[in-house]
Amino acid sequence: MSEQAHDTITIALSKGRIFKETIPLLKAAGIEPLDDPETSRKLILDTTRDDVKIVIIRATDVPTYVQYGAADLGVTGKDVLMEHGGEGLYELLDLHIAKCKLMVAGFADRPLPKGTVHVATKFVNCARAYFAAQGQQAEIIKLYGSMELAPLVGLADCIVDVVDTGGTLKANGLVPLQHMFDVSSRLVVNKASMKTRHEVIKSMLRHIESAVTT
Ligand code: PRT
Ligand code: MG
Repeated sequence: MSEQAHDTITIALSKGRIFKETIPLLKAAGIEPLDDPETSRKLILDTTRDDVKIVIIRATDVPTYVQYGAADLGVTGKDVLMEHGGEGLYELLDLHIAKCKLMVAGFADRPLPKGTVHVATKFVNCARAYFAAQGQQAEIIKLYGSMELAPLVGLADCIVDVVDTGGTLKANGLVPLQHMFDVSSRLVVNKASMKTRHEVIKSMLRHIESAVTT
């Protein structure tokens, strides 16, 4: 039987660090994109495998595409996955790439208030759960970027954000206050695809796994 359109496996990736660090892993499964998303405006990339396409989307949208089966597979940070909740997908593999930490950050010389803490973040679900678990009253203020600015202009007492070197915090006079959890990127799969495309996904997984370095 000839290859049908519905037999294509779609992999959701975001541009930037995740794309760069995932490419060598996909290569182990014979998958190489035919375009470079950093220079091409294409959102759907063909690959060296007829049965595999890559879609380029925002990092925070990856779990959503996989949840609804618009992509069979995706690569997403544990931060984004925790925030999404993981509905409709399975986490298959820790790829040990794009590592960072989700942290509470604020001013070194200013303890967080005992009453209600004002927290600026794009990780509203993670932040709410974290402060609730600490028994700390928190007002969560949703932002979409440049979280570091919020404490500087009095919008918040602290932020919840991902931190790698800490250079961005430091450049804005902030320091890490509390370590919430370690982050790395995960290979996720749509639950239905895992059943219906089991053989091809299992084989891809085996090849990708062999290229992961911890
Ligand atoms: O950038 P965009 O708004 O499109 O989306 P995004 O920020 O969600 O995507 P992207 O590609 O920047 O990040 C994708 C994933 O990479 C995140 O979900 C994390 O799992 C992971 N990751 C690893 C990071 C970092 N390291 C990181 N350093 N994501 C963001 N950062 C930010 C950090 O918040 C700071 O603003 O990069 C900046 C530099 O960090 P420092 O600590 O080294 O200064
Ligand atoms: Mg970013």
